[in-house]
Order: sequence, then C-alpha cells, then structure tokens
Amino acid sequence: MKPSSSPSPLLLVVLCHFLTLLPRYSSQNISEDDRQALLCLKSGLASGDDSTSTTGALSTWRDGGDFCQWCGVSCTTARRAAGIQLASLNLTGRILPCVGNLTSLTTINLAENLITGGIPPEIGRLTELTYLNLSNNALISEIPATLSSCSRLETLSLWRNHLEGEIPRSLARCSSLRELMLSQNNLRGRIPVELSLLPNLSVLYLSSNYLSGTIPPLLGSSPNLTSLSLRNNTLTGGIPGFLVNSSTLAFLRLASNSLTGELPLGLLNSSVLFGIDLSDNQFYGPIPEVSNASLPLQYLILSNNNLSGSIPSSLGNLSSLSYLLLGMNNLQGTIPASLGNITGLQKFSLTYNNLSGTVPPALYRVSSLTFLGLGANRLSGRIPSNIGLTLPNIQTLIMQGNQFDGQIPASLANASHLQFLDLKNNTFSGEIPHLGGMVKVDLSRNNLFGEIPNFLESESFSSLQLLNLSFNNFQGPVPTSGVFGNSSRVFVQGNKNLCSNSPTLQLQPCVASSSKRKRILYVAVTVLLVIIVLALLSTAMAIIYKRKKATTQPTRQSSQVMKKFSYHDLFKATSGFSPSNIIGVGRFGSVYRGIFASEPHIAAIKVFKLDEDGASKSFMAECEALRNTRHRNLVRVISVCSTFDPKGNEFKALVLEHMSNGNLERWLHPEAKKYGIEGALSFGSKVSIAADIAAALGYLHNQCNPPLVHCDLKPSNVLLDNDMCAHVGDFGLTKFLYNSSSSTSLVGPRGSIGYIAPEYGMGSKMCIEGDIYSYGIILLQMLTGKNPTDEMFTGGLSLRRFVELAFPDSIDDILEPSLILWNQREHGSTSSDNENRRTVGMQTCAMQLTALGLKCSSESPKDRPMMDEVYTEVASIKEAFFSTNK
Ligand SMILES: *[C@@H]1O[C@H](CO)[C@@H](O)[C@H](O)[C@H]1NC(C)=O
Ligand SMILES: *[C@@H]1O[C@H](CO)[C@@H](O)[C@H](O)[C@H]1NC(C)=O
Ligand SMILES: *[C@@H]1O[C@H](CO)[C@@H](O)[C@H](O)[C@H]1NC(C)=O
Ligand SMILES: *[C@@H]1O[C@H](CO)[C@@H](O)[C@H](O)[C@H]1NC(C)=O
Ligand SMILES: *[C@@H]1O[C@H](CO)[C@@H](O)[C@H](O)[C@H]1NC(C)=O
Ligand SMILES: *[C@@H]1O[C@H](CO)[C@@H](O)[C@H](O)[C@H]1NC(C)=O
Ligand SMILES: *[C@@H]1O[C@H](CO)[C@@H](O)[C@H](O)[C@H]1NC(C)=O
Ligand SMILES: *[C@@H]1O[C@H](CO)[C@@H](O)[C@H](O)[C@H]1NC(C)=O
Ligand SMILES: CC(=O)N[C@H]1CO[C@H](CO)[C@@H](O)[C@@H]1O
Repeated sequence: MKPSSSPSPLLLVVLCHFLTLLPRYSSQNISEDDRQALLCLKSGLASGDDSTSTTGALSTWRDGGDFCQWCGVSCTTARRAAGIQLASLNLTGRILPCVGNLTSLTTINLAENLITGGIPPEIGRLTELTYLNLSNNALISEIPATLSSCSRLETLSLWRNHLEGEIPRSLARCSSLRELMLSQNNLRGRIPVELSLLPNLSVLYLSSNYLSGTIPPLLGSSPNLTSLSLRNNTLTGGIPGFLVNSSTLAFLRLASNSLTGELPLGLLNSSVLFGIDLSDNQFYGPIPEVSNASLPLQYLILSNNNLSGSIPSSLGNLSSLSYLLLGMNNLQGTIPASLGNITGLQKFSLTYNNLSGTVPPALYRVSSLTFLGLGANRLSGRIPSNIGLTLPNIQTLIMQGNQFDGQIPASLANASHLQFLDLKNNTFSGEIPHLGGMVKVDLSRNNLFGEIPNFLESESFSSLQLLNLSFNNFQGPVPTSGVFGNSSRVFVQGNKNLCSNSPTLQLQPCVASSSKRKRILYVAVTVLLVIIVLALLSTAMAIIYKRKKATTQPTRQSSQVMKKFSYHDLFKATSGFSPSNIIGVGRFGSVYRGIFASEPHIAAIKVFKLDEDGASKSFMAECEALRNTRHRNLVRVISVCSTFDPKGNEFKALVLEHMSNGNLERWLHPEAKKYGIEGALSFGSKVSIAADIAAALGYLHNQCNPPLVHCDLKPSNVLLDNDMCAHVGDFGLTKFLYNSSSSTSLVGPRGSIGYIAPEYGMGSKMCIEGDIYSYGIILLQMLTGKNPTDEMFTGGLSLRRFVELAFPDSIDDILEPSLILWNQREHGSTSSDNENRRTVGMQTCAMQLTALGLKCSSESPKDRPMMDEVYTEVASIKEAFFSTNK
C-alpha cells in the first residue's frame, strides 16, 4: 500500500484529540507544574526581601531554566522533583500548601532552619515520601493527621520545634516507619498505643514533651526497636515487660518522669541493652542482681529514685560499664569491693545515699575514673596517699559530707586533670597540698590549718570559680592577688586566726604597715618568724623522715619535699645579701651565691626585686614552672622562700642548685677568649650542650602537661655544672600552654633582644615555635662565636642572615676559628690521619648543626621543626661526633 499524501479524516480527528490530551500527561507539562510549585514553595520560604542572605540560598530558583539544576532540588529520570535538600540554610518564612503539588517527592529535608508556621495538611498528598526531616525549626501547629497517607514514610523527624496537640493515632498507618523523632516539642496527651503496631519501628524518640499516662503495654513489641527515649515527660506507671524482654533494644531512656514500681528483675541481664537511664523517677526497692558476666551494658543510670537495700556485689560483673550513677537513693551498707573489677569505669557516683564503712581500696585503682562521687554518705577512712597517681585521669572528686579524715594527699598535685575537688564537711586535717589549675575547690568545714599557700594566688588559678576555705583553722594573712582579688569567688570566714584588710572577707584586720605600726609589726613578724622557724624545723625533720621512707615513690617537686629556708637563713648564707656574693643580675632580681652550714652547703639564691613591675608575677611563673617539672637538664629548685623581711616588706626568693661553671653566656662572650684558649668551649662540649638544651626544651614542650614555653631562652639562662652538663634555668617568663595546639595570650615582657622570634615583634602570641627560634640562634652563636647582638649585625644583616649567606660553601669562614685549634689540643694530635678523620668528622657535625640552627631560626614559625625532632637530630650528631672522636 502506498502512503497517501494526505491523512484520512478519521486519523486526523483521532490524532488531534490525542494531541490535545497529550500535553496534560506529558512529563514536560507535569514538570511545569513542579516548577510552579517549587516557585510557590520559594515564595513562602523567602522572607520577602530578595537581597537578604536567607533568600541567597534559593537564588538559583528562578523562573525559566531547568529546575532540576536548582540548588537543593533533585529529579527523577522523568524530570519530576524527587528531593528537596535545604537543611541548615537559615531559611525563614513558612512551608506553603503548594508543597502538596510536588507529588513525586521522596525526600524533604528542611531541618535546621528558622521556618515558622505550620506543617500544611497537603503534605499528605506526597504518597511517595519516604523521608521528612523538619527538625530544628520553629514550627507551630499540630502534626497533621494526613501524614498517615504517606504510607512509604520511613523517617519522620520533627524534633525541636513548637508542635502542639497530640501525637496523631493515624501515624500508626505509616506502616513503613523506622524512625519517629518528635522530641522537644509541646506535645500532650498519651502515647498512642497504636504506635506499638509499627512492625519496622527502630527508633522512637518522644522525649521532652508533656506526654502523660502510662507507657503503652505493647510499646517495645516491634521486633526492630533499638532505641527508645521517653525522658522528660510526665509519664506514670511502671516499665512494661515487653521493653525488658525485647531482644533488640539497646538504649532505654525513661529518665525524668513519674514512673514507679520495682525495677524488673531481668532489666540488668539483657544481652543487648547498652544503656539504661531511669534517673529522676520514683522507682523503689532493690537494685536487681546481675547473674551473667560479660553483658554489654555500658551506661547504668539510676540516680534520684527511692532505691534501697545494699549495692549488689554482682554489679561488679558488669565489666563493660563506663557510667554507673546510683546517687540520690536510699542505698545502705558498704561499697562492694567487686566494683573495683570494672576496669573501664569512667563516671561513678554514689552521692546522697546512706552508705557506710570505708571505700574499698580497689576502687581507687580504677585508673579510668574521671568522676568519683562519694559525697553525702556516712563513709569514713583516709584517702590513699597515692590517689593522684592511681587515679591519673580524675577530673572531679566529690567526697563532701562524710567522715573522712587524715591529710589531703599531696599526690593530688599529680592529678593533672583534676578540676573539681569537694572535700567539705569532713574531718581532714593538715595543710593544703599543692594543686594544679582548678575550677572549684571546696575544703570548708574541716580541720585544716597552716597558712593559705601562695600557689593559690598564681596565674594557673585564675580560672578558679570557687575557693572555699571557710570553717577551718587556717592562719596568717589572706593573700590579696590572683583569685583572692575577687572576693565573690573566695570564702574564708570561720577561720579564727586568719586576718585580712579586705572589708568583704569579714575577718580581723591584719596589722597595718603604716609607719606608726611598723614597730608592732616588727615584733609580730619576729614572733611569727620564730614560730615559723620552729614549725619549719619540725616539718623539715618530718619531711626528712618521710623522704627516707618513701624514696621509691615518684613525686614532683612539691613543697612537701622541699627544704625550707627562712629569711634569716638566706641572709646569713649570703653575708647579708652582700654584693660580693652576686653571681648574676636579671630583670627581676639578683642571684647570690649562698653558703650554708648544712646541705645543700652551696646554692644559688635568686632574690626578686618586688618593687619592679612584673617581678611578683615572674616569681609565681617560676614557682609554678618548677613545681611542675623535673628533668636533668633543668635547673633544680631546692626551695621557695616567700615571707617578710624584718622591715615587714615582702620577700620572695628561690634557692636553686648551684652551677659551678656559671652560665653559657660567659663561655660564649667574646671576652671568653681573654681567658685564654682553655676558657673557650671545645666543639665536643658545644655539641653536648646543644643536646642538653634540646633535651630540656623537648621535655617542656612535649612531656609536660600542660606544655610549657620557656619564652626567654638565651645563653645567660643556660647554666653549666661541674661536668659542663647544661641546665636550662630562669622560668620567670614561662607560660603554660593550656591549649596545647595554639598559644596563650601575651602579657608583659617577651624575652630578650637577639633571641626573640621575629613574629613576637609583630604582636604574635607566645608559642613553642618561639623557643625553637631562640634555640636556633643559640646554636648559631655557639658555632660562630658571634653574639646576635654584636654591632656588626645592623641594617639587614642578622646573625642568621650572616650564617645563611655563608652556608654551605664558605661555612669555614664563619665558624669559630678556635674550634679546630681547641679540638686538636683537647685530644692531642698523634697521627695526622687520625687528626684528619677527626677534623672531617667535626666539620660534618658542624655542618649539620649549622643547618639545624638555620632551620630552627626560620623566619616563619611553621618552617621550624618541633623540639623532639630537633633533639633526635642533635643526639645523633652528638653520637656520631663522639664515636669518631674517641
Ligand atoms: C505545556 O508546556 C508547554 C511548555 O512549557 C507550554 O507551552 C504549553 O502551553 C503547556 N500546555 C498546557 C496545556 O499547559
Ligand atoms: C546562618 O546564620 C548564622 C548566624 O547569623 C551564620 O553564622 C551562618 O553562616 C548562616 N548560615 C548560612 C548557611 O547562611
Ligand atoms: C496545585 O496545582 C493545581 C493545578 O495542578 C493548581 O490549581 C493549584 O493552585 C496548585 N496548588 C497550589 C497550592 O499551588
Ligand atoms: C535531619 O537533618 C539534619 C540536617 O541535615 C541532620 O543533621 C539530621 O541527622 C537529620 N535527621 C535524620 C533523622 O535524618
Ligand atoms: C519492613 O522492612 C522490611 C525490610 O526492609 C521490608 O521488607 C518490609 O516491607 C517493611 N515492612 C513494612 C510494613 O513496610
Ligand atoms: C524538659 O521538657 C521541657 C518541655 O519540653 C523543656 O522545656 C525542658 O527544657 C526539658 N528539660 C530537659 C532537662 O531536657
Ligand atoms: C572481683 O572482685 C572480687 C572482690 O574484690 C574478687 O573476689 C574477684 O576475684 C574479682 N574478679 C572477678 C573477675 O570477679
Ligand atoms: C555535714 O555532713 C553531714 C553528714 O553527711 C550532714 O548531716 C550535715 O548536714 C552536713 N553539714 C553541712 C553544714 O553541710
Ligand atoms: C527494617 C527491618 O530491619 N525490619 C525487620 C524487622 O524485623 C522483622 C522480623 O525480625 C524483619 O523481618 C524485618 O526485616
């Protein structure tokens, strides 16, 4: 058959009819509807003003163009809108009913915006919808019952809005629901019993609403329920058996309701429960026994109920526990020792119960503990003296309101994470031990005595929010600086022998230092001194005795083990601070040589010029640094002396290990050459000194917690002992880096000219890179014999630049000439072969050290190596040098 040139009339009619029908059903025109609906949706979400950033997110949503390319819109292959992803865009406005026209939508995520208004009932037209996330908005209105038409809905998250009314029963018809999250709304009424019928329900969060009535008996019967949270509602009744028997439930949170009854027997024996929180309810009766070992339970929180009886020893079988919180109940009896078997326990609280007896020692060995709350019971006994070492991670220690006695262990100084210490209302005696940077310290209502220690004034206590020392037997003046400057954070009343001139502290006034009263003061101070000397003598003896007993126990340099010196001792040792005994003068004080009749026989005594601005701070910084450090290449502090001189002036001094070879500066100074060749350092000594300094800095930067920055590293602060071993000293500008990654704010002086890192000049903050820079400069100085402050280094030329220009080709021209000469003398030249080998070895080492010095003193802090790398390198250079120069 030939095709006709004109179509038959019938065909035309059919075709035309078809064509008029076609546009309505073609994807193109349905898509056009989607475009219009999307634009409509935008008009609701856009807050009106198109220039605001809120509409910026929807700026691609414009008339014309392909809406499948619009930001946040995804399409089906038929070019229908399938997904809207507009979470966290600060969208305002409301969701308009036109959303119901986007009938191909499967996912909507508008979470974390500022959307107000209601959820339009038209949303029920979206029968393809599987995911609806409107959480974290400001939606009001009820949850539309029409959602029940969304039979494919798997996730419905509406938490944190202002939704009102009841949970629609019809939601039970969304039979595919897996996650239903309606927490943090204003929902009222009962939990619909129908929700128990959702077969695939896995997560049900209804917490923080005003839901009332009982927990529906079948809730938990879904074979897939893993997580249930109903906390913070007003639910009553008991725990339905279904929940306890669930073979899938991992998290059960029913806290903060009015639930009651005894705890179901099987509750703690579930082989799938991972976390149970039933706190803040009215459960009563005993804590159920645990029959099985190796259960997965990690969180057991039963605090604030009316549970009674004793703590079952079988709880020790819950070996996976990290949190065991049983506070605020009526538990009696003793603390079972078996709890010490829970080796991963982090938070453990028994506060506000009726427990008695002593704390089992095993509990103090659970080294993972960060929180230990034993307060408000009837417990007695002593805190083990090594608590700071056995609980190294402890952050909060609450033991108030018991009958604990003995001393507050000095080892708490080692608990570097400790921030909250509450020992009030016990019978602790003795003095306050050194503590690290704390947030709250309450030692009130004990029998503590002695003066209020100065370390509490130091900068590391500036974050202290509460220091309560009231109702003890403390004596002497209340310090005035640091946290004591803020009377709202310090409580000292009820200490008969404390004095203060601050009217807010309500204590007897301290004797004023006005000229009229100076004489009285003099007498008082003398009497006080006699008392102190006597007290010191006896404590010194006690300490010596203790030391002998406990030499194997590692301790930090705390005042507990320090020898104590009075003003008079130091006065005598320095022949009345005679200038002839001065061995060094610094910005904040002078260093004297002191001769003592007994140990240490000879010491360096650093006396602070307290009238100098910053001297007091520097003393504190130094005490704080020395207290927290111990390393063979740091100058050792023998004692700290903080008292008054006979004129009533404050007197602060440090008694330090004496270094017979003085400071490195003296050895590097150009004048050193005047002492003759013997006066200069051998290359070997220089390599050793470089390694010693690197070891000290590596320790401060990487092994101290928090890390320390020396901030004033220079040759005059490097001291040499009898064996020419170097010790870094002078911590007067030291800073603790509480945030180890970055830096502390910078107050006061920044170090010394020539050795300060260039970035400090530009207002940069103190950081460990600054010390590394100073170290680099010292290396270059040792190698070249040139002082960085030498006159020749003016204009653009610095010591570093000078070395850099010569490195590596003309390095010989700049190295200290005496190096080689001295080296030959030192070892005596026997065969020229040997000598060559040595010289070559030395040159290689010198070359490597120069390269390292340059790297450490790089202009940009981020180009400098870290101190532990530096130490590794110097140590290997040293080893190589000494193995070829035996
Ligand atoms: C179908 O869509 C096209 C293109 O957008 C439009 O020109 C046409 O008028 C639409 N037809 C109907 C019946 O809406
Ligand atoms: C939302 O607003 C906050 C506060 O104004 C702003 O910090 C944030 O960058 C905004 N987010 C977006 C995606 O615009
Ligand atoms: C939904 O689309 C229809 C046409 O398909 C239109 O009449 C109606 O106005 C739209 N609804 C909304 C709320 O935009
Ligand atoms: C809802 O969306 C927010 C933002 O994208 C997301 O963080 C959250 O996990 C989502 N909730 C669910 C249940 O998927
Ligand atoms: C429950 O989930 C299973 C597995 O994904 C699925 O096959 C089943 O259809 C779901 N049940 C309902 C009622 O949606
Ligand atoms: C408990 O729920 C109420 C009501 O939603 C809320 O205001 C409150 O902040 C919630 N409390 C806690 C501790 O979550
Ligand atoms: C647990 O503690 C108890 C009592 O301290 C002890 O007898 C037992 O051996 C410990 N170890 C285990 C694994 O239960
Ligand atoms: C001290 O502790 C006891 C025992 O826990 C308690 O009864 C008493 O009220 C507490 N006193 C103060 C002042 O806190
Ligand atoms: C979504 C899901 O995992 N559903 C499961 C719920 O439990 C039943 C019975 O155990 C399973 O068949 C489903 O697959």
